[in-house]
Amino acid sequence: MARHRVPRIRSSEITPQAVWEGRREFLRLALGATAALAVPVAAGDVDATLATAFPGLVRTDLGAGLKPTAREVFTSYNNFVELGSGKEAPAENAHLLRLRPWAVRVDGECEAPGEIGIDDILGRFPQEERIYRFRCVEAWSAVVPWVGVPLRDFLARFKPTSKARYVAFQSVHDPKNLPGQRRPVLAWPYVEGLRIDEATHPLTLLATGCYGRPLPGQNGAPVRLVVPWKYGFKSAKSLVRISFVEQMPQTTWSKLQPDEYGFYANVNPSVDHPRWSQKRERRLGEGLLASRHPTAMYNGYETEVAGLYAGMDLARHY
Ligand SMILES: Nc1nc2c(c(=O)[nH]1)N[C@H]1C(S)=C(S)[C@@H](COP(=O)(O)O)O[C@H]1N2
Ligand SMILES: [Mo]
Repeated sequence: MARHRVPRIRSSEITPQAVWEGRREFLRLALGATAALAVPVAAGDVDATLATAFPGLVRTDLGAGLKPTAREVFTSYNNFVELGSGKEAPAENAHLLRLRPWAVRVDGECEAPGEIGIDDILGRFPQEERIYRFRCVEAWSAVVPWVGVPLRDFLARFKPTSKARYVAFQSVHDPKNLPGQRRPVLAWPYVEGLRIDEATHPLTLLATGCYGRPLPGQNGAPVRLVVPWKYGFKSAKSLVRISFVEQMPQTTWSKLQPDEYGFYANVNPSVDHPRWSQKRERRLGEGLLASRHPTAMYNGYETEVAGLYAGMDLARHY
């Protein structure tokens, strides 16, 4: 395991090369050549990277009171089956994701379908930082400072029609390079979906980064969905296609186990998973022996999103 830790945090993977070279040059001048060789990626680098990886980053006070999970923890314990099963495989195999060129195709019930390159997503939409709680259906959780674009601002550019009642999301499909996709663990590619009012809710984020840096591969680079009031599996990673559709789209996990993973997957402590309770959660970074935290309705976003589900039987539409 220790063998994998060193390459995993190679600075060249998380900082544009030119920036890193510039900083190393600065450190060399400031500290002297011998000292600089031993300088690891310092904590203070996060701020330096913030200014450079996302120029013009809009800081919001969303989640300002939350204490983020340590970056090293959130980026080394992942679910990303395309990169392998188990929590450590995604970080170990992240280099197998080919991040450029990368484009997202937007199609279906809209007036202006098209394809947009990742660099245009980064360059043409103001990127915001927002701190959200993140809750996996497996009953672990984290607090993450994401960077991204409100999905509704992104979707508006493609002019959805009144027939667009749902939005379907598709992740990368590249079995030649992604080891998990060479086995039928899941039906590939990974697909997810939201109702149009969920997709255009102001909290729904098209994330391009976390912790002030571009998303690491294991967390869904270069662009993923983040729906903070739903179980983590709704937040599809490494998106290549977004489609406006009229009918409720199929989703990977509900195809596999419809009675365990529904379409809505709203975080709800009073609806247990058939095989475990959802009342409490383990916060990543606190250790296996730490006491579990109570899980909040809609993951703590009840005020913002409860209206989306008014009148629905939440035990049936799980
Ligand atoms: N394409 C794809 N997206 C995915 C997954 C996956 O395996 N493949 N796993 C999901 C699950 S179960 C969770 S909990 C989150 C994990 O995101 P994280 O690794 O950034 O914490 O990603 C979700 N998105
Ligand atoms: Mo999950």
